[in-house]
Amino acid sequence: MSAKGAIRQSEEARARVIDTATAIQAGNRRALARAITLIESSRSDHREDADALIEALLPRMGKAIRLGISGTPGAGKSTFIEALGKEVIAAGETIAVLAVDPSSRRSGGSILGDKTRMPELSADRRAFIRPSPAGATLGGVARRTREAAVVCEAAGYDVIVLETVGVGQSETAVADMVDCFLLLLAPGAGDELQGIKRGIMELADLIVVNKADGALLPEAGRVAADYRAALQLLRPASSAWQPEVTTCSALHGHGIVDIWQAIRRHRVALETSGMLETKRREQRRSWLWDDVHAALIDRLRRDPDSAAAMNELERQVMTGDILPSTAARKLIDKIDDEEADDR
Ligand SMILES: Nc1nc2c(ncn2[C@@H]2O[C@H](COP(=O)(O)OP(=O)(O)OP(=O)(O)O)[C@@H](O)[C@H]2O)c(=O)[nH]1
Ligand SMILES: [Mg+2]
Repeated sequence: MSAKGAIRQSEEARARVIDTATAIQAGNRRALARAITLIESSRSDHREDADALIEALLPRMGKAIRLGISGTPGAGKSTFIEALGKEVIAAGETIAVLAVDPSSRRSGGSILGDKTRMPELSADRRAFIRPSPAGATLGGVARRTREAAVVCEAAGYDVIVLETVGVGQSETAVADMVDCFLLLLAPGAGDELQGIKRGIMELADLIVVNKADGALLPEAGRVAADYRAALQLLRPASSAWQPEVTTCSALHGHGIVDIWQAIRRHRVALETSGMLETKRREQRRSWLWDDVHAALIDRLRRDPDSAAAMNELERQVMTGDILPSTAARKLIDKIDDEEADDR
C-alpha cells in the first residue's frame, strides 16, 4: 500500500472509532456489543482499533459503581444478579453485567444459560448482559473484562457488575478491578466456612449467604453467624468500611433491597473517606501491569519460534526438568532476540 493509502486508511479507522464512541455514548446497545466483540478479538488490527476506542471513551469513565460478585458454582449468582438488577432498575438506575467466568466454557452454554437465568434483566433495556467471551484464557480475561467494563461505564451504566465463579485466581483479578467485592455463598455446602480461602474472605466487602428460604433458612443463619465470627478475627482492609454479612433469598427476592442499600452505603463510605480515589488509583495501576503482562505474552506468542519455546519450556517446567525461574529468564531472552532480529 502507498504511504498515501496508509494515511487514508488510518483516517478511516479514526473516523470509525469516533463514530462508534459517539454511538456508545448515545446509548446504542448494538454499538456497545460490537465494541466488546472488538475488544475480545485477538487480531492485531482489531487491537489497534480497540485501543483507540478505549482512549476515546476514557474521559467518560469514573462515575459507575464497579461491583464484583463472586461465588461457587450453583451458589445462585445468576439468580441473585437478576434480583439485584431489578432492585437497581427500580431505583431508577441502570446495570451492566459482565461475566468473567473462565470456566463457563466448560458448559459451553453460558449465553443461553445466563439469559434464561436472568429472563427479566435480559429483556430490559435498562440492563445490559454480556456473557463470557468464548475461548478466553484466564490471563486474557482480566484484560478484556476491564476494557469491556470501561466501555459499559462510558455507555452510562450506573452499576457495572463483574461476575466470576469462585475458582481462586479469578477473584483476585476481579477484586483489582472493582470498588466493592461481594462474596455470594449458599448453605448446605456442608463444610465449615465452605472452604473459602481466607485470602478471598479478606477481599470481601459484603458476604451474602443466599438461599435463606424454606428448609435451608436455619442453616443459612448459622453459616452467616460463622462468617460474622470469622470476620471478627480478620483485620478490616480499611478503616472506612467494616465488611458486613447478610442473608437473602435471591429466588424469592428477600433481603435484596438491604443488600442494594449496603452497596450504596459502602459507596458513600468510600467517597467520604477518600478511599474511592485510592482504589481507583490502584485499579489503574493493576490495569497497567495486567496489560504489560498480556502484551509480553502476546509478543512471545506472535513469534513462531518463541511460541514453540514457550510450549517446550512449559512442558519441561511441569516435568521438573527445568526451574520455573530459569525457564522464565529464557523466555524473556527470546524477546531480546526478537528485537535484535527486528533491527
Ligand atoms: N432455594 C433457593 N434456591 C436458589 C436461590 N437462588 C438460586 N437458587 C437455585 O440454585 C440453583 C443455581 O442457581 P444459579 O443462579 O444458576 O447459580 P449460579 O451461581 O449462577 O450457578 P453457575 O452459573 O452454574 O455457577 C438454581 O436451581 C436456582 O434456582 C435461592 O435464593 N433459594
Ligand atoms: Mg450462573
